[in-house]
Amino acid sequence: MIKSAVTIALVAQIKSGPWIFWEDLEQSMEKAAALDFDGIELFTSSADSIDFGQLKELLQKYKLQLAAVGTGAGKVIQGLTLTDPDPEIRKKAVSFISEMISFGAKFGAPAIVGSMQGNVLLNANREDTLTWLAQGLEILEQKAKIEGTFLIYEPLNRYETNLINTLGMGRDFIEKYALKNVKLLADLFHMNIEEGSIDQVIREHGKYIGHVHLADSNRRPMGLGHTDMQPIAKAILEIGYSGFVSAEAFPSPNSEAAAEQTMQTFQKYFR
Ligand code: LER
Ligand code: MN
Repeated sequence: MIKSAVTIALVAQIKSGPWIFWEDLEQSMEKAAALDFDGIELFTSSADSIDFGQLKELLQKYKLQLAAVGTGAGKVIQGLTLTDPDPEIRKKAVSFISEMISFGAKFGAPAIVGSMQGNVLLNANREDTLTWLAQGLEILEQKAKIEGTFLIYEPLNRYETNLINTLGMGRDFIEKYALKNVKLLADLFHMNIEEGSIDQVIREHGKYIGHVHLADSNRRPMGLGHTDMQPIAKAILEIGYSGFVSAEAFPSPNSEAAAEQTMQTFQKYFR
């Protein structure tokens, strides 16, 4: 069965991002639980910024699962990416994500590599950069395997990365480097910019998709833009997807209303 989730960001430096909740952890979880979400997706500053025992207790108290953990803070706060030309920075990026994998795995949740993939920079070439990305992902997918989970890799739109923008490019990359423990994230906002037919692409990449980010064309909660969700939901159901559909959208008009709008959409298409 497809599961619902909302994002909660607890990173002071990135408050204005596409996250449904971004303030207090417990209050956010209480609101998510009141709307009957199955899980939460967490963005934290680092793997040790939340106490394990506290999170465990809160997840139990509100009967929520940890859907996934985001790793973007490694870039935003520390300037790390898996494709920095400086090998020391790449090493730090791998170790940052590695710790996030361990943290998430304690709760059965995979980690997401999104903005930590970086870009081909002016002082590097594309081939080297993609090799560095593959080398980083190889280490991290193994780490995830040891921890009993998988790694999520997220193609981003062209304004955020010049590496891999579509699910097709993501699939080719995974196949080329035999990254068997890496699944793709289908972020409907990025896909709205980069893909031709979103539903067709979802059907074509069914077995590669391990996580879905739910947002409308304008990155507001689904239903508040012009994405046609009906055929997309149909495709997600058709591929037999059983992971999380997690709202990564702006808290627009506010967190509570965005969460409610998301749950209405979720119920309409997936329940
Ligand atoms: C991360 O999941 C993502 O989609 C990025 O666009 C966040 O900035
Ligand atoms: Mn995303």
